[in-house]
Amino acid sequence: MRKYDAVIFDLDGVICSTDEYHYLAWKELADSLALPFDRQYNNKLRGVSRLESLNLILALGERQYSDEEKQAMAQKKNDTYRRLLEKMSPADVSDDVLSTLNELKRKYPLAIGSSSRNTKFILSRIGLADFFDAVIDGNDISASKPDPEVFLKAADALSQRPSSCLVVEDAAAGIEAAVRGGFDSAGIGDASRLDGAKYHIERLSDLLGIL
Ligand code: B16
Ligand code: MG
Repeated sequence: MRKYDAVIFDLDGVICSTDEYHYLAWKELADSLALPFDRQYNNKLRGVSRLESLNLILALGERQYSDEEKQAMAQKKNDTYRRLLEKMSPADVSDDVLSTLNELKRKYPLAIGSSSRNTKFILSRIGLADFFDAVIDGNDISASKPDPEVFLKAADALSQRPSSCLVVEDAAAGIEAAVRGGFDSAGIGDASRLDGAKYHIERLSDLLGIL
């Protein structure tokens, strides 16, 4: 008997990496505000929504901003980020990721559960626009990870219960979201060291030994 009936993947940090582009876009904004933002601090933003990321960056300084000012800053960052995403192509998906996805697709329904509002754009840039059976992203949810909403909606879209799905995540916020939603999870990258994850994997193809 198989352990799971479906797999839900986080996008950024699991299928591809847009970390550097997020960093460069936030860095431009932080520099314009003279805030001491660096790559290490950027790691805190992994899996966290755009507005919450901005709040974490603004917390590096003293000044308070109105909601309108914050919206404008988030928009500016996203414009820079989108321009950087234009550089992405199918070459941004590693051979390990692509072969694992193709292998799993033969046996399981697969979904994306991402906090990013740019998910569909990124999937189209990397050549996976029509690959997944369901895509739930930052545009579909009212509460971002660590709230489990994105994964619950993804399971629902696949007509599965949480206990039947394995979530694959690279961020602490995503592993917490999985736990709170009643999902088992596999942690990769930074999340491979987190206690909340049931499995700890080095590369995506390690999933083939679990599923
Ligand atoms: P956007 P994931 C997350 O994607 C990123 O890890 C996180 O750094 C970003 O702030 C968030 O998406 C929102 O992204 O500004 O594009 O809406 O890891 O959940 O796939
Ligand atoms: Mg991620």
